[in-house]
Amino acid sequence: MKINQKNSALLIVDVQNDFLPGGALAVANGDEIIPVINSLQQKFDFIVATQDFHPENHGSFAANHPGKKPGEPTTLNGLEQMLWPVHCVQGSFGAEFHADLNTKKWKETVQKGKNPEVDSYSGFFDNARMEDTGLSFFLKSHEIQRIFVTGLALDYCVKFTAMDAVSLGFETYLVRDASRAVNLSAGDGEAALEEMKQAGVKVITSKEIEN
Ligand code: VGL
Ligand code: ZN
Repeated sequence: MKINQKNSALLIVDVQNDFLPGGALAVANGDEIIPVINSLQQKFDFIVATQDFHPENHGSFAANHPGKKPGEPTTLNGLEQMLWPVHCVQGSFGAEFHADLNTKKWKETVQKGKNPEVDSYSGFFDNARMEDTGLSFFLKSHEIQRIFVTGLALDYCVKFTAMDAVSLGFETYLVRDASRAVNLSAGDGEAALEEMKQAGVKVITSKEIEN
């Protein structure tokens, strides 16, 4: 498919050190997507990234719930919450984008997960859908109608971002070779792809995108 540069955006979700091999919440083979995303970036004029950016006291960290371990579910202010290892703490190396990821063409970086009371998987809204990051307004004010979603992790932040994009009326594509799942449970990645397809997300590979 040919990209209409006037109304299409590449969205790069959370390609940060903590989600890559060696990081606090590493996604297996997550580093394999970096060259794929870098070459995709050559095919887009309009590129936006998200950055998971938590304070140390964030309620999604198991360490902030005495007696609980990462991977255990809990509730946080009435919402279901998976507990995670401490990750992407503001100002830490783990929160930085991977050094090999080209950031030069980015129009905007949207930070999320800053409120300790609520997690924020999607680049558009927090998990309670109370706070809007401004990403939708930013894209719409630049006449973006189509979004190509890439990044980490397929079964969490990528899925939530793509689902919100559809619900906001964007024509939404998930570039599957530019994403990897964390797979807390076996098959989570495949289930996420299925859920996205059901919601109207078009699943494609980077090779299908021409410039
Ligand atoms: C993510 C879990 C916790 C992600 C962020 O980027 O997918 N997952 N915070
Ligand atoms: Zn997080």
